[in-house]
Amino acid sequence: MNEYHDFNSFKNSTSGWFYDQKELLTFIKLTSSTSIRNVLMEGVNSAPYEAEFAELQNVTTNDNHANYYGTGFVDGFANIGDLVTFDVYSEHSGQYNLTLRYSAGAFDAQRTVYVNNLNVGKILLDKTTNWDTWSDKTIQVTLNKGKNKIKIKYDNGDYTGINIDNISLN
Ligand SMILES: [Ca+2]
Ligand SMILES: [Ca+2]
Repeated sequence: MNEYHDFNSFKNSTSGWFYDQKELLTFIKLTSSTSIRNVLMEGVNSAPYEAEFAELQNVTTNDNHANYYGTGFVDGFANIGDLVTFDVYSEHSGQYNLTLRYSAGAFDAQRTVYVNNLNVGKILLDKTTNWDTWSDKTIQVTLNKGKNKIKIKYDNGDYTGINIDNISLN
């Protein structure tokens, strides 16, 4: 079954599926039939983890800028010790692309990424046009099968404020 990445292509298709990142819903379309069909959905774990539902330390949530997914974003992420922790689920152990959707409306920024409490490196976040504009930055991470903890932290040496919309793993 085809995955569609925009709603109009999905609407014009005869069958397929579409994940609506705003509504957090998966739409499935099948050709009409009088017999019963079973649909097994695999790969929908690539849907994003919204930062506003993550574990938050010294940061807040907000919705006062446009173009976010879910119900808002993490705000007040601008000082040493500020931390966002995501519990993510991986079907397999191995390498994944971790994509951070962020806004850095004022300056270039940097954060440190931890996977299962192991420091896996710095992530450089180029300045976005303004606070209503979002960019994706991807790094490779190794996940265990099952539950993993991903932390995005303002560590020593990191700099400037960002907002985080979500992360995704593919
Ligand atoms: Ca803060
Ligand atoms: Ca969000």
